[in-house]
Amino acid sequence: MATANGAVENGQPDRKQPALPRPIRNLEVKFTKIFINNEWHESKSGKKFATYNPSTLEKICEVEEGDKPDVDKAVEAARAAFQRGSPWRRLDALSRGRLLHQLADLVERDRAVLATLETMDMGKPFLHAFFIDLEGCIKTLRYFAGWADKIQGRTIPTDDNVVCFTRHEPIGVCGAITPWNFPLLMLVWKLAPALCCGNTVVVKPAEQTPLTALYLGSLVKEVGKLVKEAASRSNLKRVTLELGGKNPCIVCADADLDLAVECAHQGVFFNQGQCCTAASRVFVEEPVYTEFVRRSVEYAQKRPIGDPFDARTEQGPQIDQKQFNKILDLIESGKKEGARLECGGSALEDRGLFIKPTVFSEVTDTMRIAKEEIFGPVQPILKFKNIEEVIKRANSLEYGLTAAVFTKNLDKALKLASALESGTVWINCYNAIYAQAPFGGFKMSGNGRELGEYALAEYTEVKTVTIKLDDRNP
Ligand code: NW8
Repeated sequence: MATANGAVENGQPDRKQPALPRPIRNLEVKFTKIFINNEWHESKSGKKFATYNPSTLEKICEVEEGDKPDVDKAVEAARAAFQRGSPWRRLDALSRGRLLHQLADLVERDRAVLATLETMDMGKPFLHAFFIDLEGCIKTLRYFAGWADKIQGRTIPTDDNVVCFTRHEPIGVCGAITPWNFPLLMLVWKLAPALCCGNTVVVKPAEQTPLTALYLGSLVKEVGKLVKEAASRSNLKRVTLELGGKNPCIVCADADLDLAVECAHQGVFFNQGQCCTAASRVFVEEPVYTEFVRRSVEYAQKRPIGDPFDARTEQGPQIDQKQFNKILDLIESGKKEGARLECGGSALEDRGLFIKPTVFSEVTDTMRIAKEEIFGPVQPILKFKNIEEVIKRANSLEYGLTAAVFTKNLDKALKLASALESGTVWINCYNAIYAQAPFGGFKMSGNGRELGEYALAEYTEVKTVTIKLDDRNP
């Protein structure tokens, strides 16, 4: 990630580096109501819920709690906005793309505010929020903005005197239910392709982390001033799901070991381990196993944990008490089932929801820490003897989100890339996610794809139009 400011390298004089972005101090939370049709609404029930800062356990604010009647109201508004002849439906495709670019401009303008809100609400290090989540949001918005006027049907040769073509039409009202681990980024992964195809959207953010979604509402409102239009969509007839993973990370004996150790470390500990992509089963080939474990422990012991607003922090708190308890329970199971605890293995003594970076070696396939998604800072390291064996073991679970392979042998890499049952295979890299490339799960890890051109298919209906020409009367 970001390097330390003003570092002196190679004996060169201290070159000016761009200043690191700073969180906004004493940021006031302005948006806590339900955003429908470009307006802020109170919940029909009058109910509110509190959202907490997991780093300090302090209440940040109260947020209006939507329930069925509020959802109905949002869906009604989204339906109306989608009606044939509405401003949104009449908008030409290029302008739809321009609106998404304008939203991206506003996200860029308020990037530090959004990153600060994300850190307050979710506990992730501010610089990660700024450089990863917000970067991903802006790139995703711009990528799909570019697609808006490039979504094309086909003409299909069928029969003499027949013209057959397809139209890729928006589905209608879409519902987006977003998780708490990347609150804004995961929303944008859904919002951007849905809107670029001309849908309307209804969003339900995770109750732990509603703030950045609400702030985005205020930005949508600003865009709405420029071109009079609302954005809101919902419907659950077709479901795209991105679910869990127990992602194998396979380190072959011929790998660049420095690279493999660092990637496996970041792969599992990034975002406090709260990633669907977490490298939570590290398979290491026997000849390099001991050395790999030794270096991984060194990394884990050095990982800076603490206040997520501190620029040096790499690891913040877990999201809430429930997740915290679940992670500690799995750590206990690892100890009981005979894995070797190399480091960590408990919470920070003095404070709330922080868990020490934990490494287990001598992990075997039947242990709970090798089978269950932990969603916390726990790295289980397993040993393997040959490629056929590791393929079988990697594929043995119901999950299939991502896999990673570290090797310098191209044949091995490509063999594993084809044999591993997962939606993504990373070779000699980790968490290499791009707005241009599809992302999603095999097997129980999900349905459908987000990002890339493939995501457009989830948000469009294909209509076939077939015209029989009158050949008697040319
Ligand atoms: C959308 C996302 C990204 C991006 C960059 C770097 C590290 C980790 C992630 C990541 C467009 C462009 C770039 C990451 C994000 C989400 C999950 C796991 C890792 N995303 N990134 Cl679930």
